[in-house]
Amino acid sequence: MVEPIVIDVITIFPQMLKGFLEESMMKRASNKNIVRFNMVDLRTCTDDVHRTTDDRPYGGGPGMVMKPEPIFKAVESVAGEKARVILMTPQGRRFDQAYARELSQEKHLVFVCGHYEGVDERVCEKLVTDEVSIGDYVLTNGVVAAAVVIDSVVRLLPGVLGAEDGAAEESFSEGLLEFPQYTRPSEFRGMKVPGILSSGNHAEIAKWRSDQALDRTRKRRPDLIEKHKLDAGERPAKVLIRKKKKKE
Ligand code: 6GU
Repeated sequence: MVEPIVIDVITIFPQMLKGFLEESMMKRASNKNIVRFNMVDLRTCTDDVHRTTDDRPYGGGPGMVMKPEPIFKAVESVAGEKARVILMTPQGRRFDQAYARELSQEKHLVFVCGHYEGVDERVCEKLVTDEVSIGDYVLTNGVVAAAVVIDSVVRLLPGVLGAEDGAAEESFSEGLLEFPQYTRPSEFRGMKVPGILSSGNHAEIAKWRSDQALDRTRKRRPDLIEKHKLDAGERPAKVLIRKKKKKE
């Protein structure tokens, strides 16, 4: 029996994450003992009657800064030497599929969710192994960002998805966007499914899909095309061809 990956989440809003972890794939993953989730309410790690987790910034200015003591206490209550301690912050390294893969190899992840203006820098210096951002925009609170990262990591763990979905996953990491998909009916409100997809000619279908994926990526995400070219020597675009989905 393999040990589940342990994912601790330190936040002042544990309820925000609870619903997410108790539905769908996250629930399935924990029911199958592939992952063990543990919420830590940061307020339980404070020492004062007001349960203070933030304070005014040294040097002045607007907003509040999260105090170091409760965060150190919370992390030290769950994390051993080997844990990845991940601070969710817009200042962090940009999260992507390769980063998700990297985290999915770990045994223990501890997410620290920031709020307000920021987190005392000593947390970043001494406690945290990774600072992660999910993109170039600002959220009111890191717990939503942690949910994004957790979802993308947990779905990569063996046994969480069915075999079919697992194979489909690879095409994004292959570096291109997905080709268009259709299911029944073959005609809907005058819109027809491309005839090629019902032709039974698998080589032609594979070529059509590969062309569509490239075309779409060029139009929508030219930045990915550059990357794809760089990777092409190492990894030929075979995933697009072998991918097989819903039967007609
Ligand atoms: Cl990790 N936190 C917050 N507050 N905003 C973000 C983010 C994280 N990633 C992008 N925006």
